[in-house]
Amino acid sequence: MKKAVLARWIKHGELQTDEMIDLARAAGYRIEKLIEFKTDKPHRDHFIPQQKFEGLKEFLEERQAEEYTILIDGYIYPHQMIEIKNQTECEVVDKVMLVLEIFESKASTKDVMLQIEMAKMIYTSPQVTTMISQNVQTERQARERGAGEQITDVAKTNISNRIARIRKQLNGMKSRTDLSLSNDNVYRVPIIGFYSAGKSTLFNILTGSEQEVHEEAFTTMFSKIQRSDKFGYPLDFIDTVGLVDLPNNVLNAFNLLLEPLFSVPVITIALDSTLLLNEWERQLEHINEIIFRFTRDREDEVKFIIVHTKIDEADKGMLRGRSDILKVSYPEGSYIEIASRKDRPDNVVEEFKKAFEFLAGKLIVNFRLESVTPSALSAIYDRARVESQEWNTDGTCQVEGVTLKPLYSEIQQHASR
Ligand SMILES: Nc1nc2c(ncn2[C@@H]2O[C@H](COP(=O)(O)OP(=O)(O)OP(=O)(O)O)[C@@H](O)[C@H]2O)c(=O)[nH]1
Ligand SMILES: [Mg+2]
Repeated sequence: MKKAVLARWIKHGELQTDEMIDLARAAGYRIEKLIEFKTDKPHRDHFIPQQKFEGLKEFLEERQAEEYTILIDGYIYPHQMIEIKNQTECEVVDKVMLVLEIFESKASTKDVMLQIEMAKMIYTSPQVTTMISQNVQTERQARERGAGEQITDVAKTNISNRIARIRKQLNGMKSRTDLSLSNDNVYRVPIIGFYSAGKSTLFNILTGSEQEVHEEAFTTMFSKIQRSDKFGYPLDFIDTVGLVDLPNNVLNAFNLLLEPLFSVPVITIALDSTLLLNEWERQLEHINEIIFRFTRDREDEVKFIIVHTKIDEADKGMLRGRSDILKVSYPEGSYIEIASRKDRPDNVVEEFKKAFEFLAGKLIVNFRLESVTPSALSAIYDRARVESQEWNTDGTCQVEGVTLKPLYSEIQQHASR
């Protein structure tokens, strides 16, 4: 476990969340000291107010300062970060860097690593250039004038060249396959939501798989696709990496990872019903921003199943206010709300099925085939939920069922053979 000091600026009227503590834990830090302050604004030079900053330095003097990382909960300027570093000899990490650190420690595929590297470069470049220009300024005072700006410019150009190179590499990696449909014509349904929202738990309920579930943030670090046989017709679910609010320019670096998830007809959104209203709203707002970003061109086509997770632990009546908020956020008819609890998996599957079949209306086929030969029957059972089957006197049978459009074309081919 790495040692950390968490510095928190509690802004007036702003919601206090444990997000930074969750993230610190997921990144492997043990918080040994908490510095909280409620001033109007942070200290101009070193973010933490003077008195508390002195206290922090004393704390570090009595210990091995270099073993500590100072975590900052709040927006910090590059020059403040550098000043804290210079005065304490500790690494300084803010929320965005902390998230990227978690991703970095758990990522293993080349494309994800490149995206993380790009996000880090984009995010830290103001810090790097501030640091360089501070250094050259002091040197410049000693020597000639003018060279400082040049060096900073060179650094800036190097960083943007590197970012451009990564972007090019990533574009080359873009998969050309359509994620919304598998190779064998099965629709895919991603489950998105904030970290720890209960996505993997829901994924396990809907697919019958055993994806790891844990209270720690970012338990799932890779998307996982699993076919479900709980609906009669096959449906693939995608368990995804949790969302967290990142600045837009940093989020951009993850387009390759995110974009394909939104190219589907039905998206499942997991919302943790045990959260307090303002935190719940903050998460919803962020999710909506991301959804809007990736579905802008096909707003009318995409439908949403909004799942209020962990409902067994939520206060009764909590949902009422939340449904009103959702009404304002999503067009009527574009979404259905359901609740989920891990101790009632069958109910969840049933609710989900109803919601999915209603929302995916245009993709769903309710069919009736009159004279199906026995040899075509298994192809139908593999692809559809058969609701009734009656034998005719000539040895063929009448079959009624429900399936998805692309699969129905296959069924027709089998039935006509
Ligand atoms: N009581 C209760 N707890 C739940 C339910 N669903 C999930 N949890 C708990 O919430 C925590 C997070 O669940 P996960 O399914 O791992 O959440 P996730 O969204 O996949 O999290 P990440 O992979 O970290 O993004 C775990 O401790 C689960 O046991 C539920 O329906 N009821
Ligand atoms: Mg998970």
